[in-house]
Amino acid sequence: MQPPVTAYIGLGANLGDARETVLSALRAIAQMDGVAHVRGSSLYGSAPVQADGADYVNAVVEVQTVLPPLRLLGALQALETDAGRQRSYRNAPRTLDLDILLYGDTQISSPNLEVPHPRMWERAFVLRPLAELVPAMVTPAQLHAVADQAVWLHAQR
Ligand code: PH2
Ligand code: MG
Ligand code: MG
Repeated sequence: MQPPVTAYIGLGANLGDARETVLSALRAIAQMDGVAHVRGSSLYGSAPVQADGADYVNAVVEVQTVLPPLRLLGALQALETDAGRQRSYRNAPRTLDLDILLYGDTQISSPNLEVPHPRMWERAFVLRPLAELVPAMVTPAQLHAVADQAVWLHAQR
């Protein structure tokens, strides 16, 4: 088994009871085999970015994991499926989206997985919760660059 790696996962939902789905995904990630020391951000509300539908509930979670990246991806996709995720068109409203943002400092470019997430630094709904978890990881200039995207603290757990 590989030594534990610190990974960051983005959570998002804008269909159904988004807050409840994100909270239950946070609990499910904390229970996953091969995942430990789970630290979740606050819940954030956000306006859809390059997407349509209702406002999103977003969060970011830090984990220590011994799962290789594609195993972690598979476990996250199983949670998406459990939440009733349908894949109709790109960025369609979704009951649950779980994206691996960072996996240690590993770079992955495979048909199923790109890490670091290629658009994470352009998205306030990722950077704001990430900055809450790890302030040193996001610079004021990076936050400033996405300040036109509406993100707010959502009602919590
Ligand atoms: N996810 C997307 C596209 N746009 N916008 C917000 N506010 N939150 C998201 O999670 C989100 C999005 C693609 O996964
Ligand atoms: Mg996504
Ligand atoms: Mg996704």
